Amino acid sequence: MTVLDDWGFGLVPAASWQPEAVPARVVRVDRGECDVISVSGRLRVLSDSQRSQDEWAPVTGDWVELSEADGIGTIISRVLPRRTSVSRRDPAERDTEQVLASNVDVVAVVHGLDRPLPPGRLERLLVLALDSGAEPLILLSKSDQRGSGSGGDAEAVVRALAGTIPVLLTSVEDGSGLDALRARVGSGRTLALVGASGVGKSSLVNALVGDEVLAVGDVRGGDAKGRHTTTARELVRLPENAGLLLDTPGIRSVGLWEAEHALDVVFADLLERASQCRFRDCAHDTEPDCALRAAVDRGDLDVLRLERFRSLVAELDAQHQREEERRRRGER
Ligand SMILES: Nc1nc2c(ncn2[C@@H]2O[C@H](COP(=O)(O)OP(=O)(O)OP(=O)(O)O)[C@@H](O)[C@H]2O)c(=O)[nH]1
Ligand SMILES: [Mg+2]
Ligand SMILES: [Zn+2]
Repeated sequence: MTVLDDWGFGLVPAASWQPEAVPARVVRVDRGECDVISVSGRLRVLSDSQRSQDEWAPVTGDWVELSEADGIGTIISRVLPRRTSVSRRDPAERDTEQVLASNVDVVAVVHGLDRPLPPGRLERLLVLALDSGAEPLILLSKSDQRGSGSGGDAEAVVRALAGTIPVLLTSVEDGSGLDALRARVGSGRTLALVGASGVGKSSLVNALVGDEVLAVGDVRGGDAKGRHTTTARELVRLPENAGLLLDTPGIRSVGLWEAEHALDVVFADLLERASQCRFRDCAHDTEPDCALRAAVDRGDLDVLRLERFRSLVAELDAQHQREEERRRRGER
């Protein structure tokens, strides 16, 4: 039993470590510098990204091995394989994966009931959550604002699309749902909070910690948009060994990254019907005997949901085609 057990050490297979390794967990990444927790406490280290290559650049939540480098000090010499990872397409570079968090047990998609929820945005976030390999959860925050103003139908959107994913309503104002959320974390487990700016992710961390450990920002009066207060992904330990929360900066866009399977889960209702299409590779466009188009015509299926599904499939297909192209060019 070490101090690292409180940080989830017990979930790392012992065989993952090299002999004599000095283990640590990344709790914050800020412009190439990482804060890690090791048996000696919290330290700031450099990532040896030259040797470890960019694809292994450490992210918050990673388990890493530390070593001493002459003249530099403590560095991360190895990033362990990730048990789960929350990733999207890098918004700055078309064909690069961006890992937002790793080794999390629960991915909580957070939406504030003070604002509207476009269904397409929720679908993308759910794909991201399911694709991570962790348990998905939907948090409807600011439940004290429920039914007020523009957030009116957000709860209905969630209920219609959640499928089997659990939904929790929370409020840091009146405390509702906070015990239920705490129960979903648990000793040594990590719950990551993802969602748009201003939905109250950092506020939830502060509420569960019982202290203002993270900065919280206000939202614009008109549309409840946030101001991107959180700038770094940060892992925070709950008191009394109740587990870990991983706070992330608000995300504007959710480009999918190799998430076909998760897409099939989020759109399971469509796929089930699609088995009745005449052609197995039906694009649900103008093909004869398309079961999805027929369902739309009967009024059984929302045409907008069908179009969102088709455009997500197209997005992933395009990504694969570009990858295939690159591979072929590289082989020549
Ligand atoms: N009424 C109400 N307001 C809340 C609740 N939770 C958060 N807020 C408010 O919402 C605003 C944004 O909260 P933050 O915690 O900074 O939101 P965030 O999701 O961390 O935002 P970014 O860091 O920008 O991504 C603040 O003004 C909070 O006080 C809640 O449960 N009820
Ligand atoms: Mg925040
Ligand atoms: Zn079809």
